[in-house]
Amino acid sequence: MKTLKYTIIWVLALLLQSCAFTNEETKNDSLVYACPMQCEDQKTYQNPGSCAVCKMDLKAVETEVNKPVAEDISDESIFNLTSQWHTEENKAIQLEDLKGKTLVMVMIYTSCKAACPRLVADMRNIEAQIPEEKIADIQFVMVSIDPETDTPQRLKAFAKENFMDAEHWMFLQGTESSVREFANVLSVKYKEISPIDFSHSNIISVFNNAGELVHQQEGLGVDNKETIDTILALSS
Ligand SMILES: [Cu+2]
Repeated sequence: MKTLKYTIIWVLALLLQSCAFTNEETKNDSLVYACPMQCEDQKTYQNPGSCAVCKMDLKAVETEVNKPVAEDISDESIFNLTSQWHTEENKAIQLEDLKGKTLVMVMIYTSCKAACPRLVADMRNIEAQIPEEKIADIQFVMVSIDPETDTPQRLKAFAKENFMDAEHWMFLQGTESSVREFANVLSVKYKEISPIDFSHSNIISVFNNAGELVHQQEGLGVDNKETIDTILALSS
């Protein structure tokens, strides 16, 4: 009987906890509501409803004060680059949006038949050696050096073909100039040698979660122990 009582208490506690969790997820502290016509000037309400003056539906607005304050970024950080990129999901991002994760980055292009398939294999080899519980702290990023061909759609298809469509993989399409700027930061050299081919350096770079370059491995199929040790040290 006592066991049954404890079981019931335990189940109740669990239920309560899951309810609390859902509430937290759906609640957005920074959202307030305001009249779209600004009948009452800057007045905001905590809950949705209609304007007391014009009766129009209140519109959700985000309060400035609750927006996260940008932390300082060091001069060495790639988060200083303000270029716009598109992910394979066609989401517009800036590099700063990757803040908080250890970044393992490489520059490739999807139509490459020579080095890039091996660079991709090297990235997958590194990823395979990261314990599962650490994967969420790491973002593996493939930056295309051929933004004209490598559209988000094409990058997405490439990701699927190569079984790299999990959350921790990301593909980026930039513009000619943002790709060139990023390559300079990585000391990656690349050059268009025909309408469809590029020659390029083979470098995998590791950044800490503040966007500072910590380690690079150069070459194809090289010993990646130091790279993996660096990633693990940064993600603990
Ligand atoms: Cu290549």
